Amino acid sequence: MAKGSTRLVRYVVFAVFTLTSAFSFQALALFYFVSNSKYNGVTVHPGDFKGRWDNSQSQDRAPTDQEQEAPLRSGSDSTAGDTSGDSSEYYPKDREEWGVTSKARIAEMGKQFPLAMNPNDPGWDNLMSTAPGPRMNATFVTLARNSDVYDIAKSIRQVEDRFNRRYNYDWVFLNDKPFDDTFKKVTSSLASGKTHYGLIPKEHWSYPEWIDRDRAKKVREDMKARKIIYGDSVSYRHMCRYESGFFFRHPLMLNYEYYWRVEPSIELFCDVHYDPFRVLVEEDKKYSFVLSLYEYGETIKTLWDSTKKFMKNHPEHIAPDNSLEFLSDDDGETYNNCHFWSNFEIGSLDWLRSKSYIDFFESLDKDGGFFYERWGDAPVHSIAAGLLLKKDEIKFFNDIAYYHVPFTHCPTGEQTRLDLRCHCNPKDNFDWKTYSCTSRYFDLNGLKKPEGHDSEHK
Ligand SMILES: Nc1nc2c(ncn2[C@@H]2O[C@H](COP(=O)(O)OP(=O)(O)O)[C@@H](O)[C@H]2O)c(=O)[nH]1
Ligand SMILES: [Mg+2]
Repeated sequence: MAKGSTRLVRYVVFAVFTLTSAFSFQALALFYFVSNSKYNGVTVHPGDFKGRWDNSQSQDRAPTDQEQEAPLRSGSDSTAGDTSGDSSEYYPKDREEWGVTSKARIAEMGKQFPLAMNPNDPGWDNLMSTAPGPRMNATFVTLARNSDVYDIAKSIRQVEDRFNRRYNYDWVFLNDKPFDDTFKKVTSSLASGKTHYGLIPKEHWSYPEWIDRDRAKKVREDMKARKIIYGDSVSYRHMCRYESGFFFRHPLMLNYEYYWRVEPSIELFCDVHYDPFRVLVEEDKKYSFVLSLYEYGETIKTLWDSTKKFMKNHPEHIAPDNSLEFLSDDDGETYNNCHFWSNFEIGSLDWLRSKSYIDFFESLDKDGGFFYERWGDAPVHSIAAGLLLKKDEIKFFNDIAYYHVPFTHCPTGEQTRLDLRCHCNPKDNFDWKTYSCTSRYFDLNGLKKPEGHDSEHK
């Protein structure tokens, strides 16, 4: 609680700060197959990864600590770190046999089991039993420390109660240290799908060789003195770099095509009647969000310079119909700090494993800002989504109600909240406040804002 309120104060301070910078900036320049009603899960084949990393755990049982701590195979390090090729190199050869989402099959099944998107749709009232219809090749994914166990327990309970008890998607847990028995017991008792526990390879959670550690240390000291949130933290920087460039390449994640990121202590306030993974597949979306806001500018001072350098070096990766307008108010000269809040994400792993995304991440990583500044994975994912994806590949889920300290997304529209049996306070909804960037997303995509948005301003 105390930790929560300290954070809240910090967020308010930085929100005010960023608002100020956003306004002064404006003044100057005017931001995932399974059959029928039974879900069998996706079989993970640990053997297929042997040549890659021996220290990853893919199992339907919890790994022993010894297994988790098995050393990296010598000679596999470079494979583990080799990110230069196209996405195919990240897949085991027999991937096709594992139920890779086939659009044609989804469409066929979709006709038999239409998604219940609205109260009048068939199946809407079926909230008590397993949802019929296909499952996507998807998983929840959580990066966590052992000490996060009861905070992630809270999140899992809510995700299960509001959605996953009817869908039983798997859950992958990743950690830079071996998960302990308590973590494994508590989380596996709560999750309705299979649970997998993975250890992060050392080279994905350490300084790359080109980083000057003294310089990085000085930056941390300076940020500490300036009371910049997480400014003095080494682990937070490794976390942000890992979420930016590596979680989707962990061996456990290679089996899946779509992910839903869940952090400790989040809340889901409304029933989720339909399968958001299937919505992404059917609508051809690659990334989705529920909250957006301005980043704390001090943590990303040169991120846009690095981005511009990437754009110049890799024009072939920039999508023709992108969302640059979401990110910049002056046609790409400067960054307006708008980003999708990445503690909630449902997205395509194939996209993150694509050459364009990997090239982008590597280019940023070489510039060192994860350590010389404090680049967050939220602006990194958002800039990538904004530039590398077509704008209609990014989705906003109004009806997934979400909280992560200190912001809430409570669906706009009273009837929607009643239909979804929401328990959030509409007054807490952040979407249409001045320091949210969600309006920009709607305007840029020519989308009609949900009914009632204008009475929720400020
Ligand atoms: N394994 C591990 N997970 C971490 C570490 N630091 C943060 N995380 C996880 O990374 C995510 C983001 O961290 P969090 O403390 O929630 O940051 P915030 O949401 O930006 O305040 C959460 O899922 C944390 O559990 C770390 O040092 N080790
Ligand atoms: Mg968090």
